[in-house]
Amino acid sequence: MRQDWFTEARFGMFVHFGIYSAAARHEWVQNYERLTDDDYRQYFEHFEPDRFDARALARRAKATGMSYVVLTTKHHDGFCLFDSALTDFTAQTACGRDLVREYVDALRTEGLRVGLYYSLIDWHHPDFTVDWNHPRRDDPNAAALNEGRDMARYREYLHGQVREVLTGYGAIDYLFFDFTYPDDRDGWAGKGPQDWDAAGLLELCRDLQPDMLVNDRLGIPADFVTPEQYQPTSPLVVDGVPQVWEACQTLNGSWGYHRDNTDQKSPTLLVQMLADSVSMDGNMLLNVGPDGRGALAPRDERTLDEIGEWMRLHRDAIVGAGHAGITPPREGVYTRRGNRLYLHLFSWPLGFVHLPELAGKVTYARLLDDGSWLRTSAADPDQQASHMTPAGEAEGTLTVHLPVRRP
Ligand code: FUL
Repeated sequence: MRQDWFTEARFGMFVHFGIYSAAARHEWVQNYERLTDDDYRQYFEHFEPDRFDARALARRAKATGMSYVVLTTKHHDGFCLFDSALTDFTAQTACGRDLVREYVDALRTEGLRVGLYYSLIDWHHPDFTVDWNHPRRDDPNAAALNEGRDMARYREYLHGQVREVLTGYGAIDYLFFDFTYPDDRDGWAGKGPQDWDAAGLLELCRDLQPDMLVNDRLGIPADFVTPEQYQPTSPLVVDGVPQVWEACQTLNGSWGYHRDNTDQKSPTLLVQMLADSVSMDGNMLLNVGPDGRGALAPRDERTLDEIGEWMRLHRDAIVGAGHAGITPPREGVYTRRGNRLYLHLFSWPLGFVHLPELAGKVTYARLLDDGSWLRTSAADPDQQASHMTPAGEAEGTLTVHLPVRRP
């Protein structure tokens, strides 16, 4: 299957970078603050990503236990990190660099899978119509702004750019389109698959990069679905068909660099979210937003370092692992890889943990942290009389005796 490498990988890095990184207050800043193109242009004029080092980013992804990376080649503001013959609103014009080329080369050198993000939305393009999701929707002349705008022309641009991205950079493993919003709101239209000619775009992808995975945000089914900022609580099945899924998650609520947002998720929480995703047969795509110079914030580096430490010890419980099909104890989740079952404890019960359904099924138990053997016992009447195991556990329950503290 096209998705085999992806479901094996389980853990990837998302990178949101663009001129909004210099504004440093969310990648939607142009929309949130209703900035005009002129207001926003200063970030383009002064874009100097002198610390954007694709090789260092690729190495860091690897050290964090990730085996693919996904970079924003164009976000909703329309600014392109790749060199395009169709617009000069590019990094090439702003700073003389094709950042997508640097990125793709670095990933290949480090042996990582190459993922790209491309926004279907384009607030900069003169033919992209104003809708409820557009920064200019509150403009007193908003309706008039749509005069002369022509989505058919925008579609040509969109398809042309996707063709550029998929022909100019060798084999691409993964493409994340973003996003479709077909419902109308506040008297404004939304945009649906027909606005992008989603079927035509998907065909173009299949034609140019037959092995590449495409996400679901064209608004039509493709290779994987993309829950955002949450993990499904069971494996996803639609009409009886199991779905390949990937939850994308921020470090702190903003995808683009946000200088003043200090609501950092802890490494422990992020590791739990990763294990939780894998336990439900999903991937996690963890985002970083490099700053205006292209570097990762020290706080993000520290978080990734800690996750990387954890991954070095627990990689086997994540990479190539998936849903176990066994009810976990209330303290955590299971992942499974072949005939190995991994229990991820989110809290550390003092002394022991009771595992329903597992009595008689486990031949050996150990702590993955240090490989140390763990004593197990079935909840039989003799055991229940002992002070080590409380009485009343259901038949079939296996008790695993734990050290009082993690090593
Ligand atoms: C969303 C976008 O609007 C966000 O800015 C971000 O790129 C996220 C991954 O997808 O739909």
